[in-house]
Amino acid sequence: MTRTLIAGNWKMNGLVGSLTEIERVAAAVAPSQTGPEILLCLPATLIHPAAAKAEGSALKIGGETCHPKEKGAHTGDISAEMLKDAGATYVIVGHSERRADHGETDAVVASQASAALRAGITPIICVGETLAQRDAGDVLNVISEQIAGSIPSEGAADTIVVAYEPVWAIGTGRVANSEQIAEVHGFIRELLTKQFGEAGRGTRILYGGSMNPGNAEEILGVAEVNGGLIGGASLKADDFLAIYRLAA
Ligand code: 3PY
Repeated sequence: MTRTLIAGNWKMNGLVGSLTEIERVAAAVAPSQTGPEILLCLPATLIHPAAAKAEGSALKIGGETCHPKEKGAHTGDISAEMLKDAGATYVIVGHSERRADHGETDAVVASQASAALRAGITPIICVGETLAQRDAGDVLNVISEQIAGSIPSEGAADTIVVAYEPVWAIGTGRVANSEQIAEVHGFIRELLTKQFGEAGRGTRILYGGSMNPGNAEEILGVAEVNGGLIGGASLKADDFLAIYRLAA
């Protein structure tokens, strides 16, 4: 059975003092092989200390992006190997904020996901349409192109996670409705089974975009939603844990 993944994305938020929130999450989630998996993807500065706080708990720690290369002259960048060394087991790639702020194309995202696989960590590959693309009736074409271009050739059904994050629902408080989510998740599932065969039924597809304790239950109940990628509501331990408990 597919194991639900509740993943937080702290984005460019959090100082060393915020580790107390991470400590609170870790203290509330005892290690377990069953029930939902819980993950916080953090700014690079917090990964190593957070991993230390999470040790012995079910909480996993991840990064928010990585460079395609293992090392070298790339000032300011972080490799997937560095993330792993710091204690990360997942990394988000292709978040729409990275695509917009840093011009990351599908090809770049695929090379970042490839780097994650090389380092032995799981890429969470984000896709999603803008409002203009939705209004133009282009949603499924955009998603299909992003999936085809962003999943690396060596990716396997059980070594990647996909996150559907409609760009217009990120940081806006707007949330896609259940029908919109069901349509796109169902379509991504079809694409994954075309690519991976039956194994594609097991790839986790997360919904992301203004998910919070008030809407999580409904979203997590939509067909083919295997978890959430949660922005602002993951910053506070109480909110994040409330979503985790709704998934359990
Ligand atoms: C959001 O919920 O705003 C996100 O971007 C999650 O990645």
